[in-house]
Amino acid sequence: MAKNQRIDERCVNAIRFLAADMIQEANSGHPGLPLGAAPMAYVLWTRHLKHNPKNPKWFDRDRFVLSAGHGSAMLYALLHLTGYDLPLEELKRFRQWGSKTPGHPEADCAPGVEVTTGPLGQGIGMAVGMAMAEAHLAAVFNRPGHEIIDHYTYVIASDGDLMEGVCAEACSLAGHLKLGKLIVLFDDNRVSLAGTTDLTFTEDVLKRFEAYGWHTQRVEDGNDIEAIDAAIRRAKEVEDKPSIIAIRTVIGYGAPTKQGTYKVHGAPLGEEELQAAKERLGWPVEPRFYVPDDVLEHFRMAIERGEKWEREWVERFERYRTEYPELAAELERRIHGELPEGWDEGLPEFPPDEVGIATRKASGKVLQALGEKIPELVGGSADLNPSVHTVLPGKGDFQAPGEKPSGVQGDAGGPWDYTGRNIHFGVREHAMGAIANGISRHGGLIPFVGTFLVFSDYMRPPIRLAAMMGRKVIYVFTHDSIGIGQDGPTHQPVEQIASLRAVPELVVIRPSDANEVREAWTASLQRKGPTALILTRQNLPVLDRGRYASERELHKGAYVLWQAKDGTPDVILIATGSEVHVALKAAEILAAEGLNPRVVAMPSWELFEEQPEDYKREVLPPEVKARVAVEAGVRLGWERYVGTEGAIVSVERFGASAPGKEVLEKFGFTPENVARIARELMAADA
Ligand SMILES: Cc1ncc(C[n+]2csc(CCOP(=O)(O)OP(=O)(O)O)c2C)c(N)n1
Repeated sequence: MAKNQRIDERCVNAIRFLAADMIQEANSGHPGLPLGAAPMAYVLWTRHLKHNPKNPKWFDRDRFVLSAGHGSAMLYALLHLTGYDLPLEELKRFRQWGSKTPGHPEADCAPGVEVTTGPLGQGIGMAVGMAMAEAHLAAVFNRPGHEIIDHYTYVIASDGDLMEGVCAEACSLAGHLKLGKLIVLFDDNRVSLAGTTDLTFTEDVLKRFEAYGWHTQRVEDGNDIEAIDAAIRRAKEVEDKPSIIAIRTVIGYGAPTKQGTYKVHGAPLGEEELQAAKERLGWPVEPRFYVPDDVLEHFRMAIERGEKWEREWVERFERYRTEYPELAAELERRIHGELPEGWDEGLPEFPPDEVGIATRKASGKVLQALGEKIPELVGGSADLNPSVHTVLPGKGDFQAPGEKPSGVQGDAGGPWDYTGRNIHFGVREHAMGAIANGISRHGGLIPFVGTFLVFSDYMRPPIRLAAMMGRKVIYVFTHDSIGIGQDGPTHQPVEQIASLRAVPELVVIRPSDANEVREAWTASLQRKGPTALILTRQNLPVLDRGRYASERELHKGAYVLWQAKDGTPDVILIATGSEVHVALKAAEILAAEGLNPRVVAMPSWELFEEQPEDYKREVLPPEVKARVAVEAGVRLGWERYVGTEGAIVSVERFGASAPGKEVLEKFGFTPENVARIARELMAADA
């Protein structure tokens, strides 16, 4: 026993000082967390975490999320020590250009890093999504005696994570959903970046989580490995509640003058303090990056264990395949991220119609059709289903299994358990975004999430992470302009489309009619990364595609929708979404005057930018300088397409509360006004 304790302690110190050495070598990083939280990380990674370092993608592995991403050095130390393909050389290049050990963990950059973390609170939000994905896939695929999907989601979270609002949103939902396989270790060190938590964070965290419906435990001594081990074991036994274990630690443990202070949170210890810390904890001062053989051997048992776990799982999976060949094939398809055969066939076609249909409604119809064909499509909205049309009718409500409450309203119909594909996020946009990232990163599912475009601002941090991680998350953003009318400026998005376009790797699509909506959905599903669909509240005519160009041109981002005559146009009207119809009418006015206007529908800047130069020039011939962009949002960025001599019909102030049609008119979104501006441009050009 005593001998065992010795090796445990040495392993913990190896984590601590690998991390501290990395940070010292880089002269940059956050040693406080690794020094304090190394014991909990050690216990979790060597006694509980079901993983195979030789196959970080093994599907039934436990998921580990270091929500406090600033503690990245600790994660890299764990990955290296347990035998992932992350050599010591990479640890020595912590935070350097091109290394696999960036400042904060980046998904897949080092093998075994599940998600990108660093913005506090995102990790725990994503972990809730991962646990939801596990619960759903287990409910769908497991059969009696065949627990094919059966893994935990573990999180190490810090004060900062738990202070963030997104954590409250996500953990409230996790409690409601009774996600028993979600286990959070809270590094309860009472110190954050700028001081102690007496300045800011004195609530009873465990009482709060208890109120959310979580199982809570406290470990008084963060160095007590056996106590932490016992607490994790108990947490695993609680199957009907997520668990949080508050583990009292000392930030920067071992650093003689800095431990317990905010000064050790985010700056290297310094040579002297690092040396003193090593001496104090009985660790050799030299060499740096020291890993004793017996310590490495102890950690590397993870490889054999992991290979055995996976081998046994493969055997179980083969038995499952024999008994349930179709389910097995289906799960494999989903794991590989392949869409089912014929997924895009037989989707709704909308006949030409002057009265038309709101693009949000058309989106609902397309989504329903896709939902029939793509069983991995799961999602919902932030309490806005009747408005944003994100329901999959009859596909069940994702809820903890149990009696469906009598008199429940707003359910989607179908089962009321973890097989449900309709996720009710509640009014929790931020968590919705983070959860979608977690679901997507877990694998096997494609999440869609909806809210009003104006509230996309509430989910910017996870949108940014989805883009950074290249995750297929589909955002359904409706009520897309001042055209919504009477709800007024608070609900009328003005700057949101421009700000979403500013996010690298995010594709924004604003379709102009119902048939373009269908194409926008298929484009989203074919992409690897995230897509934001921007949809109207108000009806839009369904264009007669016999008269205008095909909606399939949407995939090119922009296309010539209509032109009065052959040859070089006199003026180009470029529009998106609802404004395409204004531009078409303006073009008709100009055509009646004998002019040759061209209307370019430009549903997606990003897709257009991916096109060959020749195509771009064909759509927007450089010699035509008379160009008018029409979009009911801020003008920011449209200069790119209209040039210095063009004009932009835009909204440069917050909107106004009045009937939508009137608001649009007052802001100049009328065919007459657009035609007038076009005429002026042509006159100036002549
Ligand atoms: C959303 C967000 N806000 C601010 C920061 C900057 N930041 C990094 S760590 C931290 C707080 C550190 O306190 P804690 O979470 O308790 O971590 P510890 O000091 O214990 O390592 C802050 C404010 C961040 N990473 N993310």
